Amino acid sequence: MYKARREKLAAMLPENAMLFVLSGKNVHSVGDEMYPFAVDRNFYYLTGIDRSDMMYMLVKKDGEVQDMLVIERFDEMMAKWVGAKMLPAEATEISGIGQIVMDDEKWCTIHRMMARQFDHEANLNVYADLTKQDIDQVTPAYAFINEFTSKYPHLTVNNAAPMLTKLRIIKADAEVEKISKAISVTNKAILNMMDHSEAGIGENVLEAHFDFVLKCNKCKRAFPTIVGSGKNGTVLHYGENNQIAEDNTLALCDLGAAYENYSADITRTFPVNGKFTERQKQIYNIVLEANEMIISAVKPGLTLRGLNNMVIEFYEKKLAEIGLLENGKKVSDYYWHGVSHMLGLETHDVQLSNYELEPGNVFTVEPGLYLEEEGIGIRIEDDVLVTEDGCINLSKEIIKTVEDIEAYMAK
Ligand SMILES: [Mn+2]
Repeated sequence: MYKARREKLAAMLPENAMLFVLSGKNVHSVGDEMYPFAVDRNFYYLTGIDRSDMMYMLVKKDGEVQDMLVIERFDEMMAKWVGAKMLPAEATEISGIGQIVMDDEKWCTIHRMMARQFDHEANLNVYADLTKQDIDQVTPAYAFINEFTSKYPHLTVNNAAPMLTKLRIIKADAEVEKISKAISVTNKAILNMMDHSEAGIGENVLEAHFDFVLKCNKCKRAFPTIVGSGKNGTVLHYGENNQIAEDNTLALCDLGAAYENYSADITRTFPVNGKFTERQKQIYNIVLEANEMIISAVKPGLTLRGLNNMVIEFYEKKLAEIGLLENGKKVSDYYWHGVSHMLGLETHDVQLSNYELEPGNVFTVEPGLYLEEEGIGIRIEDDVLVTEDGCINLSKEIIKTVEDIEAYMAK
């Protein structure tokens, strides 16, 4: 699988090319402690290896492709303290890359290729994954490329990220299976939250019931969990989760398990005491109708922006009917985010601008309505897979109708 991905990427590269993709670094938090390591998703996609301080290198010359993996040298003392670094044989077994280069020899190896294979030529096409979130961010890839261009200032460097995005935006069956596995653990965890929910429960306690099931199923959480009760549910990225969920409020729970680095991203909103009020039910059913309308509309050729416009149009009609658009109020006063984002190795997965949906895309459908003054925040989020003529709702097992939620919570 990883080899096939690398071959596809190699085919997209021009002749006379070198490509570098780094796995990322462990980062200190306080003192000598480290943040949990998050592997670079493009590196993982190409190698299947979830380790820091590695680099994938590919050379394409006269139609021939050669690739190698740079890893850290085994250190006996380090192994005694924090466990062994990955040994060359293990790295080869996981990735299928036969040629392993020790980190302290990488510049020699690169220079040999530059000199012998490319005669130091100036029109060599150098590629690296130069994705970054902030203007000043120096990712390990930037640090490496800075060093590279200081050694070879006559070369220019191209960003490989758009090519990798084109590959990653279409999910293979094996990837859909991993996302589905993450969704099924998320389902169990949401039911566990409902099992324990009651008026007066702490948002943190609800979150703990979610975490417990993830841990029992050897899953990590895909992203920081949101459990917002009442008015807190109207704050899109509320993450404190430290208030008491009062009687007659809804708990908006936006959460997901990750399985082998593939994310689920689900939102369910349920009444903490198990019973919706009439007003909550009215608003909830509008959001649910929007959710189901979008899921049945999805098909190849549409855009995520187009889907969101459908939600806005639908709300314009529905919110007017119940009087929410009087006194100059607009739909954007109650709904101001997009209905979808791609899902995969990242929760907000790679995306291309003006992209028209194709079979194999996986993305979220997550309309919401947020009535801050009434303390009602509702979002219903499912994960769908685009097929030839529509989509499959991968999270259809997770209950979401008023009737199903009330019946389950009454038990
Ligand atoms: Mn989402």
